[in-house]
Amino acid sequence: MDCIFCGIADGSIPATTVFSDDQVVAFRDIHPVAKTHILIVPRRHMTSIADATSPADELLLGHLLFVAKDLAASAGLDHGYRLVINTGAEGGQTVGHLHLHLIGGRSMHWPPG
Ligand code: DGP
Repeated sequence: MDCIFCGIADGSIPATTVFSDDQVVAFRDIHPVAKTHILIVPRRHMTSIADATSPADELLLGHLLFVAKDLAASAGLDHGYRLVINTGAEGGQTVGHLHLHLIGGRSMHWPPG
């Protein structure tokens, strides 16, 4: 399958990796929108969160969130940060492999664009 984030997860596509374990890989976004902008992705290909169906998927989604909050703490984002999962065309998803954005280092606004 031709998937950029599968390539990053298996090491065949270079990225600035900040964390990895047997389930997930976290790396810096190529187009950062804030001082800290990290993507946390499952190693196993899932097109979007809409593909999560099983109890194992539920655990995996929890793990993504736990990794994100630990990375936020490591990055010193003590004043806050934003976690985003864009889903589908109207959600603004441009890469078809589930990913969680960790964005921090500046004030955020609401509603998002
Ligand atoms: P989204 O719009 O939620 O699908 O976000 C996709 C993000 O992925 C976007 O912020 C840019 C980032 N991205 C796309 N291609 C690459 C890549 O090859 N390497 C890295 N590090 N990030 C990428």
